[in-house]
Amino acid sequence: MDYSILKPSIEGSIAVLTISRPQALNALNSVFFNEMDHYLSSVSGNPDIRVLIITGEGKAFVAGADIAEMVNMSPAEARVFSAKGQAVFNKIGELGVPVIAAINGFALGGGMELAMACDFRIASSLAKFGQPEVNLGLIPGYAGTQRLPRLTNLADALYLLTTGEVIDAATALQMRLIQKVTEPTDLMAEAMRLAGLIAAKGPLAVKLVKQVTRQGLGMEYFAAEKLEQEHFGDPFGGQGAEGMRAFLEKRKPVW
Ligand code: CO8
Repeated sequence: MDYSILKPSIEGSIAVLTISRPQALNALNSVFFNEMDHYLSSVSGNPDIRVLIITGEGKAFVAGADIAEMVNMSPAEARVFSAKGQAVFNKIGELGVPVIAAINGFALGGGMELAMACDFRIASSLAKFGQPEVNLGLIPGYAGTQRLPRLTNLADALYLLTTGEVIDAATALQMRLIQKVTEPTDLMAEAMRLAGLIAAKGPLAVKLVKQVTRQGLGMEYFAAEKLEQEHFGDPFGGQGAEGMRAFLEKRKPVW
């Protein structure tokens, strides 16, 4: 598939996806979701990729869903648009490799929802965050009402969701909405450094730790412990044996 909005690249085992429609501040439209759906399937089918970084071109990460595309939608069409977006963003959580959002600028509405769908977030000190849907008389439709309180807490989530206030990176860090803030020029280097750290670990372990942690959060506690126990056995005899032997033999593991 030829992409018109996505710019994918690969450096070693690290995939970098740049969302590139800067003339509309990378606003998310149907073309984006079709391309993203296809791209995530291609990453999922590529065993050489160990980490994915998502970023935006220009002054925005993503300034929201495309208001021009949504303005004349009927309620039924809006529900379909929401369902498609949720399904595509859920594929990020289901991907067998960690996904880092490298937030270069505005992450508003659907853009903040995309960032929250990633496994963790680092941001330029110039980045801005918010769920301004209420300014438009709307509510979030890509799971912002659900991910935001789970990543922060109920009161911080409702504060942002009801006021539509746009916050800076330092405030987002304080709310634990993001994990790290960098100088603007250091953002991609830091994203690549973190991705490199992860890419050097046992690939099966990284995949399992993401899967078990994400799945367990939605489960009853002791059922989630059981899930961990079941998957704890998976790397033994394979990559786990190699990792432990390498430690004992004082060498680097070969995965
Ligand atoms: N949709 C479409 N176009 C956009 C969007 C957007 N979300 N954001 C910016 N643009 C366009 C502008 O219209 C403008 O286009 P043009 O040059 O043709 O006039 C261009 O991008 C540049 O934008 P500005 O001139 O406004 O740039 P500024 O630097 O002055 O302002 C802001 C930057 C503050 C980010 C401003 O653009 C803004 O407020 N944007 C809208 C932010 C917003 O409200 N986002 C939430 C959208 S709603 C949403 O995301 C709901 C998600 C769930 C949907 C569920 C499915 C139904």
